[in-house]
Amino acid sequence: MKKRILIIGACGQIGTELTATLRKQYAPHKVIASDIREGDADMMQAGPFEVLDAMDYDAVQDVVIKHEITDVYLMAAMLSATAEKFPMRGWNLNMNSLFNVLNLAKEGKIDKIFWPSSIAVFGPTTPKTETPQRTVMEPSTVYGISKQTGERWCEYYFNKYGVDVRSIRYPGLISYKTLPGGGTTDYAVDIYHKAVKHNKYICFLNADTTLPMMFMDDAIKATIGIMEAPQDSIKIRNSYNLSAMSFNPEEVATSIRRYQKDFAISYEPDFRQAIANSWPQSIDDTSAREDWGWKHEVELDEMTKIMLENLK
Ligand code: AKB
Repeated sequence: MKKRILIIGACGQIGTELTATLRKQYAPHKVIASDIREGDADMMQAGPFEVLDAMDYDAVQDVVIKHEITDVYLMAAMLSATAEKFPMRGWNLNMNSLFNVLNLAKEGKIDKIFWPSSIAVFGPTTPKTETPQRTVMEPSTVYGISKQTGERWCEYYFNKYGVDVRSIRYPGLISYKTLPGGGTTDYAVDIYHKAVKHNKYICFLNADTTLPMMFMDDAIKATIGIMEAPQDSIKIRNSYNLSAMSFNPEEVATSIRRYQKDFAISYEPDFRQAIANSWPQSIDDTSAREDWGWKHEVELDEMTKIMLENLK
């Protein structure tokens, strides 16, 4: 098989684990990692790496041609909290990087694209629980607006030019291997780090802020799963709802107390509370389950056990 994969944004929270998994699955030399700057020693030694600005069309094209790339995973993005601080930078990165790979595919230089969307495409007027695949979408954050716009463009490029682009709406992602950067769901990673280090945590969201979440192993399985699914099984070309579990900070604290009885949590909500309030609490992902066989494995208590054991 002539598959050669390029991961753009390989040093980020998802990119790091995705790169490692794909390199295990395919030969390491068939998986080209890239990011705006060099990665850590593990990343640099495990296979080919290119320093690449996702917003530079010519540079992306050069790497695609040099390595005879067939599949691109575009993981470079500015997340919700950072994009509220730098709206134009967030918009430019999230949109221009997408256009670059969509246009390369339109020109026949790439066969297949994975592009991540997010629960941030939903907004305050969206039904909060079991949010359907198709529903009111009026995102109120820069990040959400960029992701919703991106979804429309993905569908447009598929319908108009036959570009094989596949996408999922990630919930908050939790991993012990990599840190998130600039998201609203980041507390759900930070809380485990602080639990192990200090046995206490000050949370930037309120106790009862329920959000959709997922353990990273499940997210990686979904990402590779949708890319490897037969083309005709992908019936939605904007982005698939994807769900595993939903919880709030108090429920994570309770879960941590199963292992650390006197773990303490307090709450000092900041600007991220408003972002979280605009997002759904739970997601209906029936279409992903039916169309390409998505199934999550890890629930909150099992995830807590894995996080604490590995961080210790
Ligand atoms: C964020 O919090 O911005 C991200 C997301 C839900 O897409 N984790």
